Amino acid sequence: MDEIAVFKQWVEESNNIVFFGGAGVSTESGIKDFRSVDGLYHEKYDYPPETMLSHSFFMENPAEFFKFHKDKILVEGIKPNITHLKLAELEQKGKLKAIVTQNIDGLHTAAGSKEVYEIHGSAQRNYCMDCGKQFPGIRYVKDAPGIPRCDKCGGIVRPDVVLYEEALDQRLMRKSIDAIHDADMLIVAGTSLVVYPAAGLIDYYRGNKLVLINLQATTYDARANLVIRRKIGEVFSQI
Ligand code: CNA
Repeated sequence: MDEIAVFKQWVEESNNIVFFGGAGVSTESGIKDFRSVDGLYHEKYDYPPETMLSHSFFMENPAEFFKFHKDKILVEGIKPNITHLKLAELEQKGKLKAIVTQNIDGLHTAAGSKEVYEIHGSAQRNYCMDCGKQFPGIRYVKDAPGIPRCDKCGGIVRPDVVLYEEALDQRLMRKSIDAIHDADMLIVAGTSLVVYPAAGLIDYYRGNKLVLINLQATTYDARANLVIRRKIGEVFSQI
């Protein structure tokens, strides 16, 4: 049986699937990832993206941070792709229990998925750092000239995302660990698995249907029961 046939069979057999994804899930929606050859880490900026996405850089150079964030993450007109849609369908059918995502683009929720753990936060939520006023959606930040300011108190409005040097939400991590621990099938896709502690979540899986779908090799390939080195959309369009 070829790898896609095995994947399809495992999806059919399983009733407690968990999906753990990264930036590669959204490249087919038009948002660049970080580490692909045409990813953001290969573009030229005044500062490396790792630096620009850190808490200290954000505090010292908010203007540069927002330039990068608005241009590269808040992409106009993006829509869920076939993978987001198929995952929502699997949840509706009662087969998929949770999506754990490192993405901050909100596309799983836009596709209709309900149990979505956005462990790195979401650019769809924004709040004033001074008074806490919330600004849902991307428009307020995207349309602000330069640094977005609160219309109530003038404080900086920042996305509710986890920057490097910032702590993850431990409640969400707990839920993610529980879901992965209890899963009968774990699909890991579109992530280079180099960002911790997120990548370490895979260690909680106990089953024998660990599928890794990624264009590039990862350090977890040897531990997977099935490695599919194809585009995620190509795989999900067949289920
Ligand atoms: P990454 O390190 O950029 O890795 C992405 C991986 O996906 C690479 O190994 C690619 O080979 C692979 N890939 C890309 N496109 C496809 C595809 N169509 N089919 C199969 N494989 C593909 O990204 P990670 O998610 O591992 O890194 C974690 C960071 C990236 C998280 O903190 C995210 O918040 C952050 N990020 C998020 C977004 C987003 O929200 N869409 C975009 C860019 C970066």
